[in-house]
Amino acid sequence: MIRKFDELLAAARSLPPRRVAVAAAHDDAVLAAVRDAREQGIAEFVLVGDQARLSSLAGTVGVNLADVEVIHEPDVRQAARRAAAMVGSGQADMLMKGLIGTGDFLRALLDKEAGLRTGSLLSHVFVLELAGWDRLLFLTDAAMNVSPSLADKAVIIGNAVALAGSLGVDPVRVAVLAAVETVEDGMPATLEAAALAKMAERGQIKGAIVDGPLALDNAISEEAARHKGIVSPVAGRADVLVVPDIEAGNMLGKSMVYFARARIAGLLMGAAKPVVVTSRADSAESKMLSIALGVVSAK
Ligand code: COD
Repeated sequence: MIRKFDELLAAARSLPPRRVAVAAAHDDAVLAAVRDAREQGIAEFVLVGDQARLSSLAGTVGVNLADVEVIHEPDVRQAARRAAAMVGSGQADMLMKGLIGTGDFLRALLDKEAGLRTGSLLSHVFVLELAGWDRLLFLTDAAMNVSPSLADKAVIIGNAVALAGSLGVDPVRVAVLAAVETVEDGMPATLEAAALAKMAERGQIKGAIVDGPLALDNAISEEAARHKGIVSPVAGRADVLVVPDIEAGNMLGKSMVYFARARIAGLLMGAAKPVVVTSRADSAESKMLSIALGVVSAK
């Protein structure tokens, strides 16, 4: 089981490098991630973006693009469409977002022409490494599905469980988060969380132990769970945190990074090929770790 990002990188290094198509690659953090991923031997790249900006940034970042395929496409939406089509048609193994808005990038890959849709819901999973924590935490969906339905959440859980499973987490313990751990008529997130837990019990969600509603404290702290008298195989030991909507997830993820200095990686699940969606402000390290996540999860 992979418990730390250094172990994830080691696992990625042991696999053959993947070819990553980057949409709107003309960005310094993207190019630094390209440099580092190539140095680690985990990926090769095709960069779709503004060639002049790529060349000038390459000098600043210190990456040699002489033997990297570059496709000149200054229009970022067009660049996303071209990169997505390369991955959909098998010319590349993985798609990565560069300097383009998340919505525009996601719309390009959702385009049926791109060949990346599978008929299943796509959802995003953040993976977090926190100081003093003995394992990686998976957070979903904090970046793609804005206000998922109950049925969507069942798929979102399945996607996150698949990712955790590919890193060797077994069993995968899933906490469906709400503000409280009791089912409350006036709090819709608690009703859905309870329904998802029952769906898992009945085999409608497979491969994981799912419980909810759980508040964040009793999902991740055994002491908090004990204090509240919660008896559950998930409480205090969650691997996957499922949030009610994108706002809750985004704030939780970003607070871990900015307040708690978590290291973060992210991957879109449910597409035909791995898709790296990091935010434009994410560090080069985070982008490189996300590539490693894509490499290991697709093995
Ligand atoms: N999985 C599979 N298919 C999907 C999904 C999904 N998650 N979402 C939409 N589709 C399909 C729909 O069935 C439809 O066929 C087509 O794609 C378009 O769907 P719409 O009409 O809902 O498309 P949009 O453009 O209104 O919204 C899709 C986005 C993914 C762009 C939207 O959900 C979005 O903006 N998400 C949040 C992105 C964001 O800003 N994240 C912040 C990250 S830091």
